[in-house]
Amino acid sequence: MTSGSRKSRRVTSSHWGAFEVDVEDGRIVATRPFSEDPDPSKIPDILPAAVHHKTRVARPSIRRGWFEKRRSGERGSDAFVEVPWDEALDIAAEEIGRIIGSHGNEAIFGGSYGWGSAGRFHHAQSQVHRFLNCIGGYVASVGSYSTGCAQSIMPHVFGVDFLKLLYEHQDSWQTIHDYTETLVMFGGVNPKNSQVSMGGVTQHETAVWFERFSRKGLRCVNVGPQRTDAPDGCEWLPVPPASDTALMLALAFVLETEGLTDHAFLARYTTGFDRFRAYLMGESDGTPKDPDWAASLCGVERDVIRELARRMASTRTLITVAWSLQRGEHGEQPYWMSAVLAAMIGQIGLPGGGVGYGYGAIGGVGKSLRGLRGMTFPQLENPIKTNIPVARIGDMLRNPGQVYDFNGQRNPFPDIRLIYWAGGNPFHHHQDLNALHEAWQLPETIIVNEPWWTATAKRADIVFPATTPYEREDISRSNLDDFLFHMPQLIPPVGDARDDYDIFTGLATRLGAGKSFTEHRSAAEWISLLYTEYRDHAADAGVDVPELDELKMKNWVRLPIKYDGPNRTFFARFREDPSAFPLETPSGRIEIFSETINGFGYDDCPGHPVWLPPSEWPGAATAKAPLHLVSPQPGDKLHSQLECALADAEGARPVTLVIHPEDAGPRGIKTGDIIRVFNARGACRAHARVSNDIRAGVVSLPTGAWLGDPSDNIDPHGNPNVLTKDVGTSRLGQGCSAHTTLVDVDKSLN
Ligand SMILES: Nc1nc2c(c(=O)[nH]1)N[C@H]1C(S)=C(S)[C@@H](COP(=O)(O)OP(=O)(O)OC[C@H]3O[C@@H](n4cnc5c(=O)[nH]c(N)nc54)[C@H](O)[C@@H]3O)O[C@H]1N2
Ligand SMILES: Nc1nc2c(c(=O)[nH]1)N[C@H]1C(S)=C(S)[C@@H](COP(=O)(O)OP(=O)(O)OC[C@H]3O[C@@H](n4cnc5c(=O)[nH]c(N)nc54)[C@H](O)[C@@H]3O)O[C@H]1N2
Ligand SMILES: [Mo]
Repeated sequence: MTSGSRKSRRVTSSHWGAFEVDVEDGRIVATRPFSEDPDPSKIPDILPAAVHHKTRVARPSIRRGWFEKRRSGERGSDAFVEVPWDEALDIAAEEIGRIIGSHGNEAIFGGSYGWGSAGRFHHAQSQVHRFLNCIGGYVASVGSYSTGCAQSIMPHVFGVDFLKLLYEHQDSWQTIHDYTETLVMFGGVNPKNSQVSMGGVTQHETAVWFERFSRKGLRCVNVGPQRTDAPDGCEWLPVPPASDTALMLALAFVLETEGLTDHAFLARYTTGFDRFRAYLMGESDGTPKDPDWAASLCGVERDVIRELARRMASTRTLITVAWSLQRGEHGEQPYWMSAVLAAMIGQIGLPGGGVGYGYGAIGGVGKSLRGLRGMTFPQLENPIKTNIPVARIGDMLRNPGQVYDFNGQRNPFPDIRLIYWAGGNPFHHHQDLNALHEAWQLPETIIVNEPWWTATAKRADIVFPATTPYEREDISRSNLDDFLFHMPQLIPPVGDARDDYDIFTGLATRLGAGKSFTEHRSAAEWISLLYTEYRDHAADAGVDVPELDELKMKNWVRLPIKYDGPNRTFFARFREDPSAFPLETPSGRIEIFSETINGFGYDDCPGHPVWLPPSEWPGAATAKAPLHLVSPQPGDKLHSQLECALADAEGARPVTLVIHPEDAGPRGIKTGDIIRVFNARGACRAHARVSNDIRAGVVSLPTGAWLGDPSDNIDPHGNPNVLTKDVGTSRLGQGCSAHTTLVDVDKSLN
């Protein structure tokens, strides 16, 4: 630590972990790894440049056409006028009041999906939702882009909230290390993604565990389109995207025909195997799901499928499924089918066996910690009960009043006149962004709180400049982490930025709801209150947490909340005594056939898992769109955050697309070339990297490049969401289908 007021070094935390920050004269000048992190992320390296970047929103800004004439239809191409804070808040409050007066609160969309920043009080979604609840409510969104489809399907199968299953009832890395002999990873387990976890992951462990697995001789098989989705040393079964269900069915077929199915397990713990079996054997549809059938879809030879099935039945096997598999049309199927396959193997509830979801998706999955309650800024009750599945925003804007299906319900889309967004970037996260851009022109008013001029801020009518976590005080704490941080304010607000809390206080006060929003507390008073409540809950749970003043002094502490037992899943209890500890499904058992889902009558998600080809995948490739595009998370940052600093580096943009030599060769594409990636929905530029680490017929372009301006008919930086398809996974899940995308690439730009 350097002394004096002009230089300091403190620790802070973020979604990508903790790091030290050097400040000089009110500017962040450098970051360094946190002492306790065995495998620190490099993401903080770009923070100093990003925080002080020229793309920060300096002052409240109002779009000229809206300011002068309340014109919509020009979002994204219009200029902005800077307006003093008081005037901008007056205008925004008046407009919100006008919309409520004319159309009611049901005309406000405040879903405001997005990761924002770590920090418990200044959590942007809590801030915006509380504000909107104080003024009569808003149309919300449910589920996530991450796991929306799984959140719909898995409760039908296992009778448990999917996030609870993930975070509280899956085997820890230690248990996998100690018990598992075969790890079959659909979609891999990706150390690049484990850098990140909601609210922070302090010790990055995934790569370290895989080194241990390899020393122990644990057989790890990565099933998916990219070798790089799993650490070095794993075997690779290169299957095309969306073909996993076919492979799982064939594995099930081998188990059943070779007498390897654990029928005792199925009889005691599951329901509906007979109905599924008729489909598996081809009795109900004339197509046996045998290895030859699957080989034609997933490209894995029948003998390899047989050997893997035998191995899975004869060793302690954990099947893991990446979240990416349910981010595509019919994403419900591989999730459900993986549960059925694990049930047939009969190891669910045994340590290191069965099935687990999202290992490697975020760094917190696989950590074995006791959760501690608290430290959430209360959002209060939303008087408006209308909501939409989060990824259906484009449909909602385009089709007010249209009735849509969602997990057994049928509801009309609301008629949205005003959108308020804080802490998310829909022009990063949504699919088919050219179509979203059109739909985004329809509401009367769009208000965004943002630190940076993102594509979403540029497409708003009113932009309020928000602080970043380094410009305000907060507490960082995640139930998936055993560290606790005081996040000191490191630098003064950049430009005229204000905290979301201050922005909403200003608006709420003008709308007559100041007292209910603030309860007369300053930010510091809220932090103290939330922290005290959290500390009290922790004490009730027998965990000693320091007083706030002590934490401020220490900057961070490690909490004594690690489990060391071998197995903490509710499946273990269920396995011991299924009648005393039934699952919360209608049958009390694992549902291989679901009467509930069958009763919905959805042809895109029938009563048991089935193979349903998506509309776009290698099996449906056309001459115009011959290649399947996967658009994974970027390894060098979190989504679109801090992109401005990365994009400044010479030659860094457009983003790099990975392509197989068999696809690159005939098109004359070499590593380093600038290429065009295109389909009927849009086009972007990309750098090419020719590699054998991807399956032929598949190309991979990570998300996160900032979308260009509407006048760019080819996105200059390489944003894959100008290409992706905006359609629900099915009427059941209505999740995002980003991975359902065919494209072509060429060198026409040269
Ligand atoms: N093609 C494709 N698309 C995808 C995916 C995919 O796999 N493929 N993945 C999807 C998934 S899983 C996700 S989770 C989404 C992620 O999508 P988002 O979560 O929307 O992406 P972020 O870039 O994290 O957006 C957060 C925004 O909040 C801003 N912000 C940060 N801190 C604050 C703050 O304190 N206050 C305010 N007001 N703003 C703040 C940041 O500057 C940033 O613009 O993307 C989805 N999109
Ligand atoms: N560094 C970094 N880490 C992150 C994030 C980030 O932005 N940056 N974002 C975080 C968030 S919000 C989330 S939700 C998680 C997402 O975690 P995941 O969903 O696990 O990650 P993705 O990177 O979207 O996809 C992983 C891989 O799945 C493969 N894949 C795609 N479709 C299929 C398929 O149909 N079958 C098979 N077998 N494989 C397929 C692709 O090759 C892809 O590289 O990552 C988190 N971690
Ligand atoms: Mo996500």
